[in-house]
Amino acid sequence: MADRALPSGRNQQQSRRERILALGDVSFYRSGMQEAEFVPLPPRFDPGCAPEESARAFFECMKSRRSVRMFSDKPVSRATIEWIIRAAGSAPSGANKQPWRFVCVSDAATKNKIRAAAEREEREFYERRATKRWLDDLAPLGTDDVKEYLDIAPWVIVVFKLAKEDDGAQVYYASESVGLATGFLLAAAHHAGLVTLTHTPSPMGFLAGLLGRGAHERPYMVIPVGFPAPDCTVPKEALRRKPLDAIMTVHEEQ
Ligand code: IYR
Repeated sequence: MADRALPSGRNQQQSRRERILALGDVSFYRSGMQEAEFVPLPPRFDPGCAPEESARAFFECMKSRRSVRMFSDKPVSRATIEWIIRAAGSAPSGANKQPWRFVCVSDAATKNKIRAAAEREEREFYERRATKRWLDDLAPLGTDDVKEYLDIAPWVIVVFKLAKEDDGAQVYYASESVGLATGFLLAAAHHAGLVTLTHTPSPMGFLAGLLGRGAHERPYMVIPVGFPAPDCTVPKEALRRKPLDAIMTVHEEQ
């Protein structure tokens, strides 16, 4: 099936290599350009059961993920956060430029500065900037401008998108790449038994100055991470998910 489209006797790797070499002067061997080198696919994750079973088990795990605004102050080890960030950093990215930086804050004074600045922006948002329609859409979630979770959660991870690499090199599809890495981060935290919130104070330019980041580092999202408060509740509306037939359309061989 996989090699059906190829002339007999040539595998996909040989065929890829021929196409790349055929590009010749057009795209390779120009001014010090690095030629592609290939290695065998590293050992894959083995779920130990059929894909159907494993896909379902992952869904069962992920469907219990919730955005949480009521955190416990119970500590989470730095090692845990490091594993979560490694998972985030394993995401695919444009030209493999990995245009992200995860600033992980557990220091209470810094968390409090983030909270104070975020709440300033949020007050503006709720009192002036937000449209009526936006506020109407947020009403079922019961959000407001008070962000005490930024003090209480043991870790606040501020995700930055790099507009350039640290050495000034170009990056590609940075928004898509950082979105993917952030999704991995949320899944990793959930898999560790922790809860998160994807918080987007707007505008969030204050974060770069407050955390001493460079001009090429653009704040992307603020993610408190920790355990839920013992009396934690979530908005009922947030439990609603579109059914499969509303999000999936199939073109299948008949
Ligand atoms: N940033 C504000 C408002 C807000 C906006 C959206 I879109 C949400 O899904 C939730 C909240 C806040 O954090 O309260």
